[in-house]
Amino acid sequence: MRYRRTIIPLLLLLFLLFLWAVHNKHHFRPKKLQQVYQCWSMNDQPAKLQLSDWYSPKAVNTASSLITNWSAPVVWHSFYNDEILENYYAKHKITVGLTVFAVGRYIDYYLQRFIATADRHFMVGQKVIIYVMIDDFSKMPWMPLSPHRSIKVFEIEREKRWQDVSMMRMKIISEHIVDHIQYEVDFLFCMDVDQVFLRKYGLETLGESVAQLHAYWFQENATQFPYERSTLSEAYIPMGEGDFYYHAAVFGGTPIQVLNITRECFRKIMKDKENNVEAVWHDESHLNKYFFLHKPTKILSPEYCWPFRLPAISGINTVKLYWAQKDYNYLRVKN
Ligand code: 5GW
Ligand code: MN
Repeated sequence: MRYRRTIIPLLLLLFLLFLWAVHNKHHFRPKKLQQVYQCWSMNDQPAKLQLSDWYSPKAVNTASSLITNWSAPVVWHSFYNDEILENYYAKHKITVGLTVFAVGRYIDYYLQRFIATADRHFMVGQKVIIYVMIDDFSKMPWMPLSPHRSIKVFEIEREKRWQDVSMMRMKIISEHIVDHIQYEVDFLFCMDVDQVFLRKYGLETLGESVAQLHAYWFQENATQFPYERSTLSEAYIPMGEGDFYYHAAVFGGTPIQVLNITRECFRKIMKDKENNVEAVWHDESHLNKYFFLHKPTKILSPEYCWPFRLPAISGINTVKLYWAQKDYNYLRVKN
């Protein structure tokens, strides 16, 4: 009898310990459960999608790049088969994240249109989480979204210098990936807020690490690229070297790859600060250095970020996203 009295609480304790251990191990986050489910259900699904299944490059114009010499596809509108991609991802459910920063006047001027058009065109039919980093919660516009879309809003500190607004994004994105984004999405894009989605921006853009060709430079020779040319900066790229000039307004990949990108860029930005140097195009110079050292696995044509100011040129027929014009009087003087 006495023996039984001690063993029952002991067993209960052991059972509680066991529950605690299981809980810790599996950390019941929705994304993890989804992944576990996907592993179970993967057996009866078709094999991994091959590049040749959905991608068939053809010359768009004389200057267009096709596949890079490290075998990364350059995605142009006419190169991909949307139906094949849609069918594949209908069986392999994914969630795509999109980070966007809006500080000061950029909130009133751009945020609503960015979110509204992303809702309409970004990853239509997929689950999407938009991460809005804003310096004033009270200015967050209330916006109805389509099904399977949600917004998470985070308050951030306002930097005094505008160069720091864009550079500190690297730090903030990396922290959020570590804290929660890695458990919530399969792919993540990071974008400037001064942009407008015009057409379907879809599954063809997803990849391990994704870089955006800059519309001003995609037809130029590498010697012309505005890379950082001072050897004092961590962003330095020697003259004549480098593959493309990438636009920091759009980059992405899997959360782990985006973590590598943002962490490494931020580390180098801080190292430059210690040495009292700042790269010519700030975070963009560091992003270009990163992709020079670690080649992106997918590259988006300038159709995926075309400046409002530039007239359409041959080969650019299907603009998916445009880089909006700036009203400098409104944005910078009164900012
Ligand atoms: C303000 C003054 C000068 C430059 C940038 C800013 C600024 C940038 C700002 O006041 N608020 C803000 O949220 N940003 C964020 O940094 C936006 O997400 C913006 O898209 C990004 C990069 O700045 P941009 O878009 O002005 O840079 P460019 O390369 O498009 O001219
Ligand atoms: Mn911008």
